Parts: sequence; C-alpha cells; structure tokens
Amino acid sequence: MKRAMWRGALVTLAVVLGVGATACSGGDDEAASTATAAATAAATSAGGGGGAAPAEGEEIEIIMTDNVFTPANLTIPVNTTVKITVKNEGSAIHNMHILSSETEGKDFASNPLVNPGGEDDFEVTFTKTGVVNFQCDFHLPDMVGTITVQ
Ligand SMILES: [Cu+2]
Repeated sequence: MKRAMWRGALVTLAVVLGVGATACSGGDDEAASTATAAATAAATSAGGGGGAAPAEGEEIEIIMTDNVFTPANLTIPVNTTVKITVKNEGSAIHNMHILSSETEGKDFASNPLVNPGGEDDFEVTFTKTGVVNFQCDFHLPDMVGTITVQ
C-alpha cells in the first residue's frame, strides 16, 4: 500500500513563487526628465508607488548621465533629513548642486567633481516648502532639476 501525497505541496509552492514576480521597470526617459519647473508637481505625483516621497532617514538615488539627472524632479517632505546618492553613469564629470542658499542659508551639494563611474552622497534637510532648483555646474543649462519640498 503506497500513497504519494505530495502533489498538493507542489501546487502550494507554485502559488507562492508566482506572487513574487512583480517587476519594477525603471524607464529612464531622458526627454521626460527635462520637464519645466511648472510641470514638476504633476510629474512627481504621477509617478505613483515607487516615486513616493521619502521618509526621514531614507535615501534617494539619482543617476547622472550626459547630461541628464534621472529622476530630474524630486519631492522631499519638509523638515525631513534624507540622503541623496548621486551615481555618475555618464562619460563626463558631473555633480549635483542644489541652489538652496536663499531658503536654507546654504547650498546642499555633492562632491563638486563626481567622476564617471563614481558616486557620492550627502544629506539634505529642507525647512521651507516650495520648489528648489538643482543643477550640474558643468552642464548648464541642460543638466538641471527641481526638488519640491512639501
Ligand atoms: Cu553634468
């Protein structure tokens, strides 16, 4: 008398594996990242899910290519410290320079020279709501972006 009772276990395993198959496609659309400041609020809120504003202590990763920030439009909650990591995946030197001196008394910035293949990180805390511009000092006027502080 033999009975194979494991068929039910295999079905259960297949169901569990199927649940984890959610993909996250990072469509780096270079044209879209040159959106104007006026379109920032709409663009950032349209991101949905993965584009949600970071919480205290969280990290934002920004890819720098020639000559685009991806994403170029960020949303950061007011009075929240987050770490920004910039990765240079281009072939030129880039940096991220946030023009926040008017509202925060100083500019936040990465290392002024982030080499191709290199990266840098720095912390930011914005104490006033509004839109703050950032740029790569080497590639104006093309390589710019905005941070919406809300
Ligand atoms: Cu640049």
